[in-house]
Amino acid sequence: MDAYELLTRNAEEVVTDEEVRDLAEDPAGKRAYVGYEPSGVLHLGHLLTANKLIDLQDAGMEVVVLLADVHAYLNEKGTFEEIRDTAEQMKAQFLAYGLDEAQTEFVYGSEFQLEEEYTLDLHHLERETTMNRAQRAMAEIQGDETAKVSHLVYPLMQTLDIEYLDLDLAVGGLDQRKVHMLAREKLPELDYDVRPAIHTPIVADLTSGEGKMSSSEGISISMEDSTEELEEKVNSAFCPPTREPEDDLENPVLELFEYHVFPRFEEVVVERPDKYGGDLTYEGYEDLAEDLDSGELHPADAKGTLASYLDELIAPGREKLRELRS
Ligand code: IYR
Repeated sequence: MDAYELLTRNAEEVVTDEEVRDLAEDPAGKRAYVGYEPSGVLHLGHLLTANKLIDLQDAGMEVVVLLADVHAYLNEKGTFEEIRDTAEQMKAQFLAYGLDEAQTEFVYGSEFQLEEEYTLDLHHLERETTMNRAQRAMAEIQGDETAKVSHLVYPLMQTLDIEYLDLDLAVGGLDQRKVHMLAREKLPELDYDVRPAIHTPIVADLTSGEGKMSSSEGISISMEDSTEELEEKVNSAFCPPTREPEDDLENPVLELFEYHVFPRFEEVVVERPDKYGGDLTYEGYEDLAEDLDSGELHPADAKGTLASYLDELIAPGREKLRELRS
């Protein structure tokens, strides 16, 4: 796979394609980042962007994982101590998941976001940005609670992070796109360069095929799940025997194969007794999706297989969490 393909595969959006093509010409040593508000346990939403980071490392890039403690504080995720504690656990799980230690730098936001220069730049950005503009950038991150001043400062700081971490590329879920668009608009106003961004898709809720998997209402799969819990969750998933369900719904089982399993395994084997046709082997997502569509692959077999591959992916992180907690 060439560098451009590694950088962009499974991305929902690339801003701009031309800038990412330039980057893919010579990716070695270039720096990309994702920021996460620390939370104790990684879930599939985190792992989706982590898969992209692994792609970037395979293309030779350096990866910065921002443990966004100040952002989590602004977004009312706990006290500083609580947030830092969960950040350390998060870091260990990322490494267990497969980020390459030699190519990954973990940085706490508070290491640089409280410096004088950063603070003065932040105030500069505050002067350049209307409340309305900042609020729009936060719409998908903030949740439903009433906007506070902290929610307006948040996207401005995220904008500055791109400059202060000396990055060549920003990565995030599609829910980060409005902040990245704000950054494209505002960084030049402070005489800083615009950087490209790559956005990963938001996977549908497991049981309904609608909305966002990491949302609080739906079922989410996390590093904490036991093999049995994982099987139960995958078994209860919405999986119509087709890749394109009606009414704008998605098939979450297929999405998980596409975004979580195929990027990490060379091939996927569906084990079936001979009387049901024997094992099926897939080297890519398309063939599996076509077989589900044609009826060759039964949803129950697809789910069983999905659960066992996901289990293999989360097992090292689950083990790490147990160690940390014991
Ligand atoms: N807004 C992210 C967290 C975050 C991301 C980046 I990239 C930053 O520079 C700072 C914070 C979230 O929603 O988790």
